[in-house]
Amino acid sequence: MSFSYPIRRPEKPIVKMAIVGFGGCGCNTTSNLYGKSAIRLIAVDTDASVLSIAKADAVVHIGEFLTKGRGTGGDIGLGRKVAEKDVDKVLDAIGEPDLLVAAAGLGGGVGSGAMPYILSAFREKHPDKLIGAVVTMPFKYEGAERIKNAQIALRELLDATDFVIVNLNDLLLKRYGDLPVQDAMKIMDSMLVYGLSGLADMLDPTNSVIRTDFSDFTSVVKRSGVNLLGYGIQASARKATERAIEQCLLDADLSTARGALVFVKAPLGANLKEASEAPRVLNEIYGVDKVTWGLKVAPDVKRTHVMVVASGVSSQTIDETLKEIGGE
Ligand SMILES: Nc1nc2c(ncn2[C@@H]2O[C@H](COP(=O)(O)OP(=O)(O)OP(=O)(O)O)[C@@H](O)[C@H]2O)c(=O)[nH]1
Ligand SMILES: [Mg+2]
Repeated sequence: MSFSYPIRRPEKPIVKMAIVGFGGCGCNTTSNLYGKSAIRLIAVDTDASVLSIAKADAVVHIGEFLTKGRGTGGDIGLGRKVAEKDVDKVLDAIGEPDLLVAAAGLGGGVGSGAMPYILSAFREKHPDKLIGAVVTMPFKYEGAERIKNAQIALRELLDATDFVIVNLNDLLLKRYGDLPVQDAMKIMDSMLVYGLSGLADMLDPTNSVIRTDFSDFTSVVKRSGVNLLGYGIQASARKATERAIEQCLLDADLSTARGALVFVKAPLGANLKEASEAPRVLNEIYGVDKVTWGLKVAPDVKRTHVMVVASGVSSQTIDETLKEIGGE
């Protein structure tokens, strides 16, 4: 006896991803990403002049009466007050993405004062959603107060999110200090754009050979603290992986990582053995025990692209930073 079933395939789950930029630096990030991926972008600031040029799918002006359309002047107390007042406005604009990533330069009043409060509120409202943050730590020369603001915010972010990707501006200065400021900043901007759009690309199943899905990503980054996000483009998967890690602006020790996810986007004709060098580099050279990898063959790339996320990494700078403010 044979049975015939009508073919009814389940609907493909679509992962909704949103990036919310806070303050001047965060709104820069949304502008740089605009038009480059399917990620929904939201720009949030008290400063009307920043918002007037921010590129995003939604723009939210907060603290209109408290700061009269200006910045907070580096006042995290004021940033917090603004957030308490306008939290619902921002949460409405964010909606219910499966993955929310917040971006800011820590040190100022909006990024350091308002952002952690709003992310905590988002987490309380949507405990099942994944939340990350991508932040910069201020240059030493910006002074003790900004550094303190950033330290407090980092501590709060580690509590309010699943993962925090940290870029040290001082490391940018050390590596690219001889370049004109604009060019050095552009390097950091483009690393962020590649890394964040790489995340979206990894979650999109088109052309996948070895598929990594949202569950793989979640198990790597869920409640994982400090993460490293890197992106490299080179002639081979091995070189691209090394480049992705070396370019990160964090003194991270990968041998302590909880796990890593590496996503390879290879040109047509690339062979599997060559592509499999990517997870091997992480495992054998950097000592990461648990490596999940994905592979996509894409007709639109000429060289191999590799995105690396390593979760729960340790960093001497961050350890010292947290010790200074009495965290662990
Ligand atoms: N790498 C990089 N860092 C930046 C950039 N702009 C600002 N920063 C850093 O981000 C920190 C916060 O600056 P803003 O984003 O201007 O501050 P804000 O959150 O808008 O807060 P207020 O202006 O004080 O209300 C600064 O102390 C810098 O360290 C940028 O374009 N690139
Ligand atoms: Mg500002």
